Amino acid sequence: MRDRLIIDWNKTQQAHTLVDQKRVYYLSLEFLMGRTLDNAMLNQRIKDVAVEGISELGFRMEDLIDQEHDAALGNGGLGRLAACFLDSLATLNYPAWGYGLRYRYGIFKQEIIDGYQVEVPDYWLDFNPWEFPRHDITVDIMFYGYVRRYTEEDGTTVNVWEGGEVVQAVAYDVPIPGYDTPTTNNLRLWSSKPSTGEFDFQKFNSGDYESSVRDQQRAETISAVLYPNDNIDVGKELRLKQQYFWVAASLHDIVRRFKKSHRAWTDFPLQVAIQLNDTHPTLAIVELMRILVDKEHLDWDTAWNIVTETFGYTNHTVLPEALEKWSVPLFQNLLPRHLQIIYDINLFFLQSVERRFPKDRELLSKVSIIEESNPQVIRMAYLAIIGSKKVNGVAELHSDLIKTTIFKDFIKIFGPDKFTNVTNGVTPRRWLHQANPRLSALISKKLGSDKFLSDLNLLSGLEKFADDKEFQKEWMDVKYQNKQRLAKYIKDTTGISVDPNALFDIQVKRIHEYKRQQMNIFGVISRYLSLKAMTKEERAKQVQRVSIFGGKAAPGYWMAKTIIRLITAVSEVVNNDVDIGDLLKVVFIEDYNVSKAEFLCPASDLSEHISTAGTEASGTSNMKFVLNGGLIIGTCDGANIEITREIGEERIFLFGNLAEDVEDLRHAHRYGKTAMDPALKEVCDEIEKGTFGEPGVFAGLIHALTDGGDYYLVSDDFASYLSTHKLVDEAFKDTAAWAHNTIVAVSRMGFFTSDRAINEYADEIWNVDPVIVGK
Ligand code: CR1
Repeated sequence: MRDRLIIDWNKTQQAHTLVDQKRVYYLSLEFLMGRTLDNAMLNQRIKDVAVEGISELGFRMEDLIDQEHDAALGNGGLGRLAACFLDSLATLNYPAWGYGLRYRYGIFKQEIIDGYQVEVPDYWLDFNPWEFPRHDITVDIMFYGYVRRYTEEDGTTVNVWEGGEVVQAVAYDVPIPGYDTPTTNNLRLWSSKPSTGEFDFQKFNSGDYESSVRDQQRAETISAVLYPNDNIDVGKELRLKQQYFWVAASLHDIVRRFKKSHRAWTDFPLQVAIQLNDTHPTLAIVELMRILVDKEHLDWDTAWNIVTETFGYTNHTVLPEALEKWSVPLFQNLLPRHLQIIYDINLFFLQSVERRFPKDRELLSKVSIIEESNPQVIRMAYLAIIGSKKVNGVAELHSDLIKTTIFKDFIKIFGPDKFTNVTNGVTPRRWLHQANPRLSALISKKLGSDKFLSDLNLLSGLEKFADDKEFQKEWMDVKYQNKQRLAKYIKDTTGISVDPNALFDIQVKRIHEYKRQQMNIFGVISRYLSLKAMTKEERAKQVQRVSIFGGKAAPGYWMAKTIIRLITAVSEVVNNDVDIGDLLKVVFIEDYNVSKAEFLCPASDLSEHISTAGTEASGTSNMKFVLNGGLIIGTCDGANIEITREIGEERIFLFGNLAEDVEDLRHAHRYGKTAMDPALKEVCDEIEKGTFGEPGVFAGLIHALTDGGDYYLVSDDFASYLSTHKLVDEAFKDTAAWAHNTIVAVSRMGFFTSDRAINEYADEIWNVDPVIVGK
């Protein structure tokens, strides 16, 4: 497979060089690729042949596929989105490159020991046939040092950044095959090493062995490890080093490629579109200014026009704790010349604002890139907005929210047209065809072709079969088999027996208070208490549930870790309660990752997307679960809203307060005007009684609801959450209606393919065209 990929990769690169048209560069600190083998076989459409060949040799393809380690260079939705986008870019034949970091350690592996999360390093490079080291492609990257400024004879001022520490970036290329096309794009990941070779021989020879080794280690540290935080900014110097290292190497590469065509610099934006995946690569704006002004000696205004025509910025969150800010003193020390450039960008920007809004000093301080705190900080999102042509959010509600909340002052300055929306999507190749071969085959059979895999709107052809009894049976049969497969996995890995006839209720995603896994587990406790209070006769009428959780907590996020502990504690009690039996089971799946998502998504009846309204920018697993024939329970948040619009509100279990009410509700909590929901109070009392073990362990969770001000509004949404779960139970009893609804829902999911999202970026933001690569 590797050889096949590389042949197509070569053809593609040659074709792209030959046509020499605009390329798009997707800069992302995270690419959550998962496994490659199965995807490569499917995209190249040779899996059937391969399965046959492998079985003739006496092996099973599933076993072979299972040998592969996930490439887990990301935390959650943001990194997986980048991976889906690469798949669509190649499938749609866009000349595109991904640029990222080759972390030696991806996201940690999660083990659950005595009910607690324990982090284990993820060393994934011991066997990785999918990368190609390019020792011929290296870039020297400088840090620290100072700026020497002098005036030339003709009076121009020149800034030279020098005297710093130099590290070398080495390229590693990963081929990205499109589906049913020879186009195979490149994902280039940079790895760091000392620039002077293995050792500083001077030091080594002079006997200073330790310090020469230390230098080497310091260089290698840069690309050593992925920061394991999802939606949280930590502000550590090493992270800033990673960002600059990766951005500078990537830009050097992009500029080198552009220069080969000998075009004028003003053509740069006609040849290059660079998309910033969140603010992590914002330094690219500053670095391109430095290249154009300091190295290529363009005047400031010409350079700034080029820059602001080149970049696009995607915002992925409104959570204040996730908005990147860098301390000025830290930044100044590491990147002195870049700080000067940022000051100049800010000065010219504020001057232009001042001209248009004279005497509005408040506006100036509100939109300044520099926040006047102690110490001063650089607001990276503001820099990204000012330096980009377009700014987009990732779902309609989110794109509206950024315009009315965190970035509202910029609408005043730039007008509304700079801000746009591109709703996220997922690739149906991995998230339907690969993850759910049974469903994919059934759909192909019914539609008479597998064209829906590259034109997802064709799923609409299924709708007319939604009431066909025979089809419903086949449909539910696929779901049952997928649930059986999951049940077996649960039995094998946790020892817990679950009945595949039960309603499988799944919430898998990073553990975060805003995503409200705590509300889910409180709901499970409430269900448990109700079941306990019932007579045998009443119990016999209840729908069986399996509540499945999975997800990693950031190692330093104590609340998230406590939520995991509560889930495992509840599962120990509930699963062993003979009164309850199969009526309720609680499972925590260890080490949730892309490969596990691939067999969890097809096995859900219901999945949970229950963030506090206005906090989840989009969500993408909501799309995957519906596409695989499950229904969802969710809040009016992120892409849930657009999913509702597409599939119809009778097919989604929406509940809870709206984003527009959140501020008032929080205010009411702060001023002590809300009593806790009575059902939630019962749950808290039960925890405090010690039913789930030492209550002190969970005190933080309870405190957050009470004195903590219930920032995520668990109490406000709890009653409607529970009553909506009752509706789910009722709906699940009517199998024919359930089958009908899931078929109709799938038939209307065409909009959520990442192919649609990528075409929108290409048309509205990048202005790039596909290139057909010959067979
Ligand atoms: C959002 O939380 C969204 C992904 C991809 C995440 C999630 O709702 O689906 O981005 N944001 O757009 C994020 O990681 C740093 O911000």
